[in-house]
Amino acid sequence: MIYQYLLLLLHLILLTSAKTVEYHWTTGRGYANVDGIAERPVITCNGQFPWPAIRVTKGDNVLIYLTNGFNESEKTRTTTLHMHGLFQQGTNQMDGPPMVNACPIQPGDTMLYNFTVDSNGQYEDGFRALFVVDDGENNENFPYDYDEEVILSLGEWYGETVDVLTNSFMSLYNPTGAEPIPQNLILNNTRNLTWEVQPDTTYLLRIGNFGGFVSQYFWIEDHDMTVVEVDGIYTEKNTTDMLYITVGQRYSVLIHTKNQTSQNFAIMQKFDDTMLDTIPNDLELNATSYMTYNSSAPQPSQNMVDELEFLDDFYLVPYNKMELLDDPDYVITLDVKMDNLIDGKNYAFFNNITYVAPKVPTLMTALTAGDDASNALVYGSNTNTFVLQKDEIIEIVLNNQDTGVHPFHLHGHVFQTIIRDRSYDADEGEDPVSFDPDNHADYPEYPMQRDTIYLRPQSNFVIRFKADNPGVWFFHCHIEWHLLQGLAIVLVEDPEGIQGNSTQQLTANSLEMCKNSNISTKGNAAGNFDNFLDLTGENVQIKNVPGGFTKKGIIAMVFSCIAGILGLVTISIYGMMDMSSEQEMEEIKELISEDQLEDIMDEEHSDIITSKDGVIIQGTSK
Ligand SMILES: *[C@@H]1O[C@H](CO)[C@@H](O)[C@H](O)[C@H]1NC(C)=O
Ligand SMILES: *[C@@H]1O[C@H](CO)[C@@H](O)[C@H](O)[C@H]1NC(C)=O
Ligand SMILES: *[C@@H]1O[C@H](CO)[C@@H](O)[C@H](O)[C@H]1NC(C)=O
Ligand SMILES: *[C@@H]1O[C@H](CO)[C@@H](O)[C@H](O)[C@H]1NC(C)=O
Ligand SMILES: *[C@@H]1O[C@H](CO)[C@@H](O)[C@H](O)[C@H]1NC(C)=O
Ligand SMILES: *[C@@H]1O[C@H](CO)[C@@H](O)[C@H](O)[C@H]1NC(C)=O
Ligand SMILES: *[C@@H]1O[C@H](CO)[C@@H](O)[C@H](O)[C@H]1NC(C)=O
Ligand SMILES: *[C@@H]1O[C@H](CO)[C@@H](O)[C@H](O)[C@H]1NC(C)=O
Ligand SMILES: *[C@@H]1O[C@H](CO)[C@@H](O)[C@H](O)[C@H]1NC(C)=O
Ligand SMILES: *[C@@H]1O[C@H](CO)[C@@H](O)[C@H](O)[C@H]1NC(C)=O
Ligand SMILES: *[C@@H]1O[C@H](CO)[C@@H](O)[C@H](O)[C@H]1NC(C)=O
Ligand SMILES: [Cu+2]
Repeated sequence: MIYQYLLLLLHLILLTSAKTVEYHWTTGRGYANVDGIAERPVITCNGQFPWPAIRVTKGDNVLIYLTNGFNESEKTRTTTLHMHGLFQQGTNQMDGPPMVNACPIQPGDTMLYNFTVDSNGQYEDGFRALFVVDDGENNENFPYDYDEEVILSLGEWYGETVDVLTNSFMSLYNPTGAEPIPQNLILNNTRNLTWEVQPDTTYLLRIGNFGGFVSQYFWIEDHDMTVVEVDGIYTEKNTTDMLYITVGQRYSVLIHTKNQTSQNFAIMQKFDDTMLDTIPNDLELNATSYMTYNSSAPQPSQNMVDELEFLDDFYLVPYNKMELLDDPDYVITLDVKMDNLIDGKNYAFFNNITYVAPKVPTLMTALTAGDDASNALVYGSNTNTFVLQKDEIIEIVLNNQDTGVHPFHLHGHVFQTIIRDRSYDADEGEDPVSFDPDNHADYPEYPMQRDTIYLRPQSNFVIRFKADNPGVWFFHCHIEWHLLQGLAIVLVEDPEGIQGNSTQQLTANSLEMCKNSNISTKGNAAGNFDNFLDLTGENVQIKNVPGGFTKKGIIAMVFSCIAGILGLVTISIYGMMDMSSEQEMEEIKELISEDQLEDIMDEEHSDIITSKDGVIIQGTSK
């Protein structure tokens, strides 16, 4: 099932107005040439692309009527909204993630997202919009002065749609889980953007990375940027000449323009190329846009820098000077790993569990499980669900056993980041460094708060927050590919507080979405409700590769075309390495009997056979 979701990146959280703002959006298919290379299918909003930016004021009641306008015959083409950065206090069902908080919207259906912009404090296909919240009318409560405000959305662009890319990504032909390589960096949904500026003016630049994969370095030639907000949290001013922005992150910076009007300057974006498995020769790692003071003057060429020295957001200080939270009541320690399962595909794991959606959305299990809602078992063995008690201080320790950077995002909260370790030294070829509660750096006095933060390769971070927002909250890697691979957990926060609050009860509209999706709105993860502890029939992950095949040794070698009498068969073999292809062919012929090959051919789906030598052979008939 492909869940297409609209990502709303919330920019500023903030006070009061009480008007109702209403949006009516119908998804559709269109074509756009975003990067100047070629037109490709995109997801449109009421026939338009890109999606409009949304502007509301803190305290507003927001009504978004989202209609799935995709073709009725495309049964897998469901839709939801993925709210990012809103706290959804009391309105957990409006948070978005399918099978966590809601049922998907079927073609032709309309879901009403009805929520208040809280107090306190297919996405790669262009299905995304920036959600800017003003702090008071005309943003009058914003703590810093500026003259003008400008939005910039960063992203990467693929030449193919997510469907096409996903098919080859989640495939036994991609056993290492190499993520698709984007084709270009984009700024405000285009390349070579021109931003016309006035001299001697202070701009508030709201920057968000809407991409689904790669972090970007961002800088403007010969202009400093003063960070004043990250992910909706105001900060003490911190001036830098370069930012590093992961997907899902937002920054607001102040830029004061020069007095001169004779020269223009380069706005630079650069891929974090350490996140790319391969770097194609024709991939431009950096992109140039233009900060233009004078349209008659020549445009600048790209701005080169010697070193990628960027502001480390760990050291930012929140404007509210919130102190370090108390010692935790509950510590959740998670090890991140990527590995193959027996279907040959590459998955992502937290503590050996790859997230598999339940049969009943987790919020609905929490609402119907009575006292059992406090028992994590009812949410299933494969959703990686943790139950948090009301007002507990929660600490999440993330140990990265993977060699990649991962930006993690928590719904429903901002968190304090109290450790982000940098002791791991890749050059030394060391083992991953896990957090040691008895031996660690000092925690900051006023830890930075945000909702999306990156984890360094083979390193660790520690975050804290108070469980004061009853609801079911997804915590996941914001890299869309890794979410597909299952890099997510679910937090069920204060289940009694969810059940006991009238505002949390499912709306008629939410119930209708489930009915039309044939998804039950009661029961445990398996949909059983006579006995919530009976998980018979729950969704579980694919089996492990059996012992004897060391992780590193699992190399899937893919052979296409064993032509001849059997037609076209593709086979991948695990545990065989370093053989020439002719040898490989011979080995295969010896390992599998013709009967087995016939079996493979007869199966509609890929099939697993263990050969006489114990080597796993997997075939897909075409
Ligand atoms: C942007 O400029 C590059 C050359 O710098 C060019 O190849 C490309 O087509 C331009 N893209 C757009 C969308 O104008
Ligand atoms: C829906 O898809 C079918 C099959 O691809 C096509 O024949 C039909 O024209 C489409 N309808 C609409 C409204 O796009
Ligand atoms: C229900 O939730 C709202 C929003 O968080 C909160 O203001 C209210 O106090 C809650 N009511 C109860 C009975 O817990
Ligand atoms: C939105 O929710 C509020 C609070 O539950 C309710 O009073 C209002 O009627 C809802 N609006 C619509 C259009 O359903
Ligand atoms: C970028 O796009 C937003 C709308 O999404 C617009 O408000 C803003 O002015 C654009 N920025 C520039 C520099 O053109
Ligand atoms: C820029 O010009 C303004 C007046 O237009 C002046 O007050 C200011 O001092 C000038 N700044 C610099 C750096 O020259
Ligand atoms: C803009 O640039 C042109 C070409 O370099 C120059 O002749 C002109 O004086 C500039 N205008 C201003 C207002 O600086
Ligand atoms: C931009 O990328 C090209 C190659 O892709 C490289 O030669 C150049 O040094 C890069 N520029 C910067 C500023 O990093
Ligand atoms: C600004 O950030 C740097 C790290 O990039 C940090 O060392 C410094 O303490 C910060 N200053 C303030 C005032 O936040
Ligand atoms: C994950 O599995 C490995 C190997 O089976 C085991 O050593 C490790 O303890 C497991 N980790 C967790 C958190 O269960
Ligand atoms: C709806 O779900 C039930 C239980 O999962 C299943 O038996 C039934 O066939 C489904 N109906 C449709 C129309 O998909
Ligand atoms: Cu990731």
